[in-house]
Amino acid sequence: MSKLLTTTPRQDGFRMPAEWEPHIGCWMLWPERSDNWRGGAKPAQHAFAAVAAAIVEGEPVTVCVSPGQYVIAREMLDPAVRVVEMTNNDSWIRDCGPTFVVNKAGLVRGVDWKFNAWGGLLGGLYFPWDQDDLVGEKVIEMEGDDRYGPNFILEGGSIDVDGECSLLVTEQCLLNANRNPTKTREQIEQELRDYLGVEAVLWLKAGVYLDETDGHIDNFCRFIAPGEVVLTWTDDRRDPQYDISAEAYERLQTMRDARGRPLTVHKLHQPNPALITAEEAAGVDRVPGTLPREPGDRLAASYVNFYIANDRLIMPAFNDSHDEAAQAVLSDLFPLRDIITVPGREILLGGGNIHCITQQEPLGARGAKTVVAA
Ligand code: KQY
Repeated sequence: MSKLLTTTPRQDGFRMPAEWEPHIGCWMLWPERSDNWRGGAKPAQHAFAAVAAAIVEGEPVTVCVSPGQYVIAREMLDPAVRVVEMTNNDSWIRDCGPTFVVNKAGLVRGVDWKFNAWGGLLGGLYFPWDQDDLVGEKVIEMEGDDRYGPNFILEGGSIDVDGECSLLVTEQCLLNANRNPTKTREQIEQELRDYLGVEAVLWLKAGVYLDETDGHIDNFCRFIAPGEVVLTWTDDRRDPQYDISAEAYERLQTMRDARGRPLTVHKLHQPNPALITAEEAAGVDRVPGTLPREPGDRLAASYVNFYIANDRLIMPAFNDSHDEAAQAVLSDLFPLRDIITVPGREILLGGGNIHCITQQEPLGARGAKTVVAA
């Protein structure tokens, strides 16, 4: 039985674990809306199925699917993937799903943030978002965990923690007037400390150039270990990403984490600029209230948008000249994990990538769930 709590994780001794800490499993949502995904979402469904198949070899995966798509998804997904019905507006569970927190005894609870589709009526990406806003609560209840319900708009892709009380965020997103306009920077920091159990809030200015999430940190800069981050980079000074990444690099050099450590910054060179083709744009339905896709629009392609599973890391590949180098960098940074590449273009066309469509659930003190053999 899942209870709604009126305390905060901080008061109760809970913290958000780092993504590299053990998972009991991974959650995903199934794409289907034709005003965000081209070709009636069929290419995206294949891409999501490939991500699920790559993860489920290492940890259990649950994919939440609307009733009308259940049979199709069940057929397309690896038999080891658990498929459950869940009404939704789109498929970005990193952002509309829960954030799980743990305490020292390994008890797991869920934080059910408010979700407004990346900006609500002030530049949000689709309307309505009411069903996505319920996803966090539903997942937490299915797991039987107790739930915190802050009155605070936040997407999981806008935060990144080291599990040792440090948090990375961007001003572009967290201070945006379309998220929590009545709160000051100090009040926002306090919400983050209270609900994520962190001490140090490390602010970068902006995220990846033209990222439609208003600069989510998970596409730009992430912890890969305590005291170490990976930052999307370009050596091309004429590229608009250069100044954004260079400014972040400078800021990161001056920072100390919650334990007083300086940060080691690893650069991960971005793919070549990726533009939407005329054919890709033509495959997306135009609907008032949904961000349109225009030929020539630049996509926010980044290798930083990877998912850290228990024994492997799933990285988007773009059939790009930088793919191999990115895989090599991540392989050096994660020596205990296999680096698995999955084609990322179709997910990128929808506005995000592998990290945005996954949400880890920590193992805590529970026994591991068994992966059902195919
Ligand atoms: O986390 C993300 N990158 C999601 C982007 C949402 C895109 C909706 N078109």
